Amino acid sequence: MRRGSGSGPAWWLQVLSPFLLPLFHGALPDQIRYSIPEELAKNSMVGNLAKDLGLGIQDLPTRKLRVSAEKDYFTVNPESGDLLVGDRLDREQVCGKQLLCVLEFDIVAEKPLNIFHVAVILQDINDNAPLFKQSEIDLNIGESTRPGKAFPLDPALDADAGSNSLQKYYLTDNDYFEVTEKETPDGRKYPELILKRFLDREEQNFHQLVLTAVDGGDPPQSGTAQIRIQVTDANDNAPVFSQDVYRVALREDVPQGYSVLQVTATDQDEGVNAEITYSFHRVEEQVERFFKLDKRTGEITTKGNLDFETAKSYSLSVEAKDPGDLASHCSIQVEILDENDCAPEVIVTSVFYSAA
Ligand SMILES: [Ca+2]
Ligand SMILES: [Ca+2]
Ligand SMILES: [Ca+2]
Ligand SMILES: [Ca+2]
Repeated sequence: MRRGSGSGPAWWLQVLSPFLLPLFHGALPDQIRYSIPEELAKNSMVGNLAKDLGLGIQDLPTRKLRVSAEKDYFTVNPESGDLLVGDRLDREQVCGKQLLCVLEFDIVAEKPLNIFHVAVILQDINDNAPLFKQSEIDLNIGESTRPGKAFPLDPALDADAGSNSLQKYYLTDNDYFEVTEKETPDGRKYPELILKRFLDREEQNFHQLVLTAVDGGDPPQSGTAQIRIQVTDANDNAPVFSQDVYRVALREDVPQGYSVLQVTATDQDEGVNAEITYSFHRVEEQVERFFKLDKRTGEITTKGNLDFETAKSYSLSVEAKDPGDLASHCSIQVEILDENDCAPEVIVTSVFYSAA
């Protein structure tokens, strides 16, 4: 069997004029052409050769029409002269992506010996949906990634030809991403995910989208892939104290190492970006003499003996800093109570609450 191609819109007319045949007196007609859709059942009729070759039905037993071809794509019914489909024909298997799929072969007749050339066009039907090799696509995208950044994805494949093949990609409606189709220099098309605006891990650390590939068939067929996007952290948040100002009253006779107060700051980032170090910030020398700050826990303890006569109050400022040097501050007002005072040992009052 040979494959060939046509040369004009009229060439595929189902049957070349049988009226010309008598002029040839048994000489070979050019070619008989038929057109059938792919996937017809076995023994489906392609056309009636006897009629199209101008042979009388009474001559058929003598002429013994048969197909001469490498492959058994077609058979002839010797009684009726019908050309039949030998077996189900899959256009994608026979012709691949080739837009025009033509099967050429010879019909042999005996007494006298004639050879007729026949061509059957196998029309494409939309029997393949676009298919993604991977139904799940996982991406990690940093929240500091600039809008406009493109992420190439594997294309969906559709074995059909022409408009029955893949036409377009669609993405779930969302605020952050869109999909476009790109082409490699050698003509292979693939979808690309484009970031439309900055992601914010602290607001939403995971996005799930559905990528749909649609072909141009009637009706169209489609295939989908899940895109799962994990947003990775950038250090874009400073630590924030639970209070802007802390107030505490202390008896002057509390022992050394007495726990005065614990300040707490939180950082909305993740992992190392949220590791906080506490330190005194621009405090007077005597504050450092009397108070100790644990840089990990934020706990403030007494270091030396307080003396009401020396100072009645202290003002402390504490800084909370992350590894990216993003920092914030709080202040602590410590009032020293005379030991003769009957006030409770420690009074902690929250004055201002931060938004957090
Ligand atoms: Ca097809
Ligand atoms: Ca298709
Ligand atoms: Ca941070
Ligand atoms: Ca962050």
